[in-house]
Amino acid sequence: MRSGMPSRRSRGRRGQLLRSPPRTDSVAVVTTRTERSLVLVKPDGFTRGLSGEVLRRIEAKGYTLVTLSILTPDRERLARHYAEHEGKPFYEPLLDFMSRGQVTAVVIEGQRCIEGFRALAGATDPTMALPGTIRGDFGRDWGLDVQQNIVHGSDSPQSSEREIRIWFPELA
Ligand code: DAT
Ligand code: MG
Repeated sequence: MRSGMPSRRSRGRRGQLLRSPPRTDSVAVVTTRTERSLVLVKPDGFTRGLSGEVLRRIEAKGYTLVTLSILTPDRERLARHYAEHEGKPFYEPLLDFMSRGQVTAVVIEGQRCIEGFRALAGATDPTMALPGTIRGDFGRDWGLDVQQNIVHGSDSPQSSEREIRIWFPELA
């Protein structure tokens, strides 16, 4: 039965299935390269028992868990991790918040998992993060100097490489 969408496969002269070239209209990037991303369940998420929920969503999406650690990060590690934000008004409150309790640090793997996890996480501002995303479903504004938004995810391959070196030097 044919639906409205044109088929991406057709048959060659000997009846074998032929693959159409990749679509470029609706698929932003086609790549086979595997990437890794550093994910943190922040102290607010950890305290609320959301580590399992975050891992569930990562696995449900199809990404692989490479390694995982539960730790209370010290300020030195957090200063390296958040170096790009040094000097911003929320920087010190961010380090206070992130060092106040345990986090679940995870390395995930899969094609385009960096942007894929950012999509799962939702917008930085938990008030604006869409329902269905981690931050949209579980985060809110608490009227503090720093937004507490449940998770961190690397934002580029360069950040991912740098952050994995900070949290899991043995993998680098
Ligand atoms: P993201 O975590 O989405 O990559 P970011 O790297 O810009 O966002 O900021 C790091 C964290 O700092 C973010 O998760 C929440 C907090 N934050 C960012 N911008 C903020 C702001 N304008 N006010 C308060 N907290 C902020
Ligand atoms: Mg960031």
